[in-house]
Amino acid sequence: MSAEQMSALIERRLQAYLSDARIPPHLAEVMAYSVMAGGKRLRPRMLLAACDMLHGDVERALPLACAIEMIHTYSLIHDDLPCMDNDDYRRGKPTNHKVYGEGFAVLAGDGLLSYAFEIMLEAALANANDSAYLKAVDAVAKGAGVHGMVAGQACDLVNERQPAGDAQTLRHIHENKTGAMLKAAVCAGGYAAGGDETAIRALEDFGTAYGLLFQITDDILDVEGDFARMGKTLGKDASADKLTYVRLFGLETAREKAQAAACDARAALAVFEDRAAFFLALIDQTLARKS
Ligand code: GRG
Repeated sequence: MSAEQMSALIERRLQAYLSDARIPPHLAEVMAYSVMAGGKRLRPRMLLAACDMLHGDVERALPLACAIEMIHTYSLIHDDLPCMDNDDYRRGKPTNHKVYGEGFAVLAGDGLLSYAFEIMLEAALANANDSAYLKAVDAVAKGAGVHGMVAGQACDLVNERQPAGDAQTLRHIHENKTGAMLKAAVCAGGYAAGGDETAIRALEDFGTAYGLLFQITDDILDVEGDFARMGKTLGKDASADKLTYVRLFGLETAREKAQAAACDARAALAVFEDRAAFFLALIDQTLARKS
């Protein structure tokens, strides 16, 4: 399946989930505001591409892909709240709480997180004879929660405004806050396709290296990017004294580290031979990313 076809599937299904008439109308509007605000859909595209790479059924993996985008969007809504990063813009639009107020922004995040699990478990029940599908749900749960993104965000908060910072802590924050969901995306896609142990291990290694690459480029763009392309206020890392690759190593070394992570990510894909084209292109796009 082409990358365009996968993107179209994701958009249509997300729209359908958020149009569920059983969701209270105002809550559905607040949730849809952020989900449909035009993100890159990186995680769901990676999930479907991993499934496709392993000859899996992309349509069957679609609930997992939409769920991971909902979880990612909830994390952005909550991260933007005044009690966290206090951001005014996200995905090129005013942040959720700026439009709907903090109470509804919290609820929209809560709604997206719990709806994501409802969607994944409904699909898992429909595939009840396939334990690999449950492993896919488990991969998403671990990537999102106290063993992944939430743990990384907690460590990030603890280390804010700390004058000292070390490379080990920085890597731990990045691997969890950003990397865990990217790794979960490819692993869930691999499980949904019934991938064997070798394939899953390769996807884990790829996810870890790609997560690092993505976050280092994010750190660089926070210094060098422009608002129109990124759709969010930049320079926030420096003003919050956040521990980042640029703060710890400087721009040049951060760029070298991004290249090194790209090499590791390419190496992890070797087992997939010519079926890894989507991910090889993604690595190059990420090294050159402006948004
Ligand atoms: C609130 C539990 C909780 C977690 C927040 C995701 C996150 C953790 C914080 C967002 C802040 C941030 C800049 C994180 C690092 C990189 C990142 C995840 C950027 C946003 O992802 P993109 O670029 O966004 O894929 P789009 O909008 O394209 O989906």
